Amino acid sequence: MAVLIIAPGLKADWWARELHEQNPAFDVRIWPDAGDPDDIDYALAWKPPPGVLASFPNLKVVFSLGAGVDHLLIDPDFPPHSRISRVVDPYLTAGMVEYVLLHVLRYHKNQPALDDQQRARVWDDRAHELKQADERRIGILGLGELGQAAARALVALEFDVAGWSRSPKTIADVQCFHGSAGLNDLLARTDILVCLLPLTPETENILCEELFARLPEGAYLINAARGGHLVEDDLIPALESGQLGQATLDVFQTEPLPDNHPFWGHRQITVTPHNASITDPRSVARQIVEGITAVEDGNPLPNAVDRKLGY
Ligand code: NDP
Ligand code: OXD
Repeated sequence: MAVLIIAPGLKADWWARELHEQNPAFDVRIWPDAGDPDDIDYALAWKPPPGVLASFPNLKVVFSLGAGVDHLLIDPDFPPHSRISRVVDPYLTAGMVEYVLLHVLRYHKNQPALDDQQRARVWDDRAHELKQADERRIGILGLGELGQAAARALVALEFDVAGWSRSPKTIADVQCFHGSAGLNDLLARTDILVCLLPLTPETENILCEELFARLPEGAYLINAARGGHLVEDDLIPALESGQLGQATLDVFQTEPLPDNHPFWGHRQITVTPHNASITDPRSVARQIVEGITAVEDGNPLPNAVDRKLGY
């Protein structure tokens, strides 16, 4: 039984060391030095080049090195017999909650305008609306591991929180909407929209001109999910017309964001380099070893992905 790490651009050596520390008996290999393809039972993968996973005929499980699995399912040759497990980790969740809180609070406290004032050496404490947290309506797209944790943290700060998911949910102090009818109701009551959806054919391009028009004028957008959720050409017109007030983007159609991309220099856009939250090998390698052990013992695969749903 061998475990292959296929993560070009990530610190594959670090993952190998962590796996080895958890279970020194594992035969861990780093792609492209896979050895005999028949040996490979498990893969740890992040953005593997399309077609590569198909070359391992005995691959039982692919462990995504992130919460999202769109980077795997985009591969038309993804082996049909392999299951997928994804990262669900308290540190990854905490990192995302911190990111959401940081940027929600930044908008709630009107910080972008204060930054402009500082650059212009203006001292003006009157130009800002007084809004309490319970008057600020936050809408979260996606009420999974990350969306629910963010919702709870925002509720703890007294924000007026609602969320949207595919299936109905009940979450204390969070107004829950679901399905396409529910989306309209969520958007109509949202001052700050946070996207924490998985990227699937149903959610691709969801953040578009038509959706922005359903938000109250001047709403803020925080997209920490995937670049494929946003129709990038629709964003600047929405900001410049005032339909959106500001946007914080951690993820982009093309990453790294190209040098000449208009988002870089736009004063209503905050760009972060897809680091809202980062998988920590020290914590996740242990879970992957436990997952492999579970499968080898005939137990259910933890954090299994439903390939039909795409998340
Ligand atoms: P989960 O799978 O736990 O949650 C997904 C949520 O989205 C669920 O509530 C699900 O609904 C909802 N959803 C899915 N499809 C639809 C749909 N068509 N309509 C309405 N709701 C839908 O995912 P996580 O919370 O763990 O992660 C979310 C995403 O965040 C990841 O897929 C990844 O892309 C991104 N991410 C980004 C990071 C970054 O650094 N920028 C870091 C980590 C993750 P239901 O509950 O009904 O199934
Ligand atoms: C993830 C990510 O999916 O970091 O975990 O984007």
